[in-house]
Amino acid sequence: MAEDLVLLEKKAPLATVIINRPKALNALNSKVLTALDNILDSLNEDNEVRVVILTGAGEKAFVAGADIAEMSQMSPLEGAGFSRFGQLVFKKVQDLKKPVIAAVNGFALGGGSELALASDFIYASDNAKFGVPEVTLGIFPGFGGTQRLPRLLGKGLAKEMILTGKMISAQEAYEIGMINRVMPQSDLMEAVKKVALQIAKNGPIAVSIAKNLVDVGYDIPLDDGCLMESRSFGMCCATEDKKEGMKAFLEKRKPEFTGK
Ligand code: DAK
Repeated sequence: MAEDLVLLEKKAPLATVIINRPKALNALNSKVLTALDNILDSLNEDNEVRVVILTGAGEKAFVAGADIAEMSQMSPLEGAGFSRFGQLVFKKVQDLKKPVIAAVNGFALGGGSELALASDFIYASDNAKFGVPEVTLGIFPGFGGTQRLPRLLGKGLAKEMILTGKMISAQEAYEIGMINRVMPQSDLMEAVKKVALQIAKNGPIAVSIAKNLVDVGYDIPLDDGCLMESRSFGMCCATEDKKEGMKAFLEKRKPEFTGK
């Protein structure tokens, strides 16, 4: 069943989404993308889930890219459809109402790096390898890599990765600011869950708006971004969570946010 290609483990307030094709190093084919798309829709509507963790099954790969065997058989029309669908799914990761943390547990190549880049931030195990090797296959990154990588790393480093197709270690990815933390594989999920729970304790509406402000504000002029920020701030002042957060502070207790 297509659903088995992507597993969902829910332990509120966290949900872990696991790309589950370990024999093919979790390569993304159309069925995986469809299953991921459906799970993202369900998570968006699930008010019990406040933070989503994205990882790959097994100890070797996060996602080793789009499925080369499937792509090799695609007509131009099918290729365009596949690329567009992948872009829309990755955009859904970026636009999810709640934060998505990528726990990169091995190879994150091509579409795998692009999927991690669509998340809000990345923690990786020290055996992880990042790269966008598409040019070695005669194609180029088609799931947003040519756009998200330069926004994160700057044009020079992004072009070096995209044009050489070379792999870099998790430590190098950390040093160039592609990922937030690197650690032994045995510590990865615990560290990701810890930071996810720290986020989940906060006001969910504020977290959701702040995520969106960073993403949308990054691509527009500063003044427009600041205007958007102040309007969103006004909206936030209308929430019960804002009242509860400040009241709890003044009463010297922990807030109980309801997402309203
Ligand atoms: N697709 C399909 N199968 C894959 C795969 C992939 N990306 N990566 C690995 N596998 C499969 C292998 O074929 C092998 O299958 P069997 O032979 O056992 O049946 C199994 O996973 C184990 O892989 P290896 O035997 O190769 O394992 P190794 O440890 O020796 O090597 C490796 C690991 C990650 C270095 C190697 O598997 C590798 O180089 N994999 C390919 C990595 C890669 O090139 N990834 C980028 C894929 S291209 C676009 C839209 C999207 C994209 C581009 C354009 N538009 C239309 C514009 C995205 C493109 C990509 O992501």
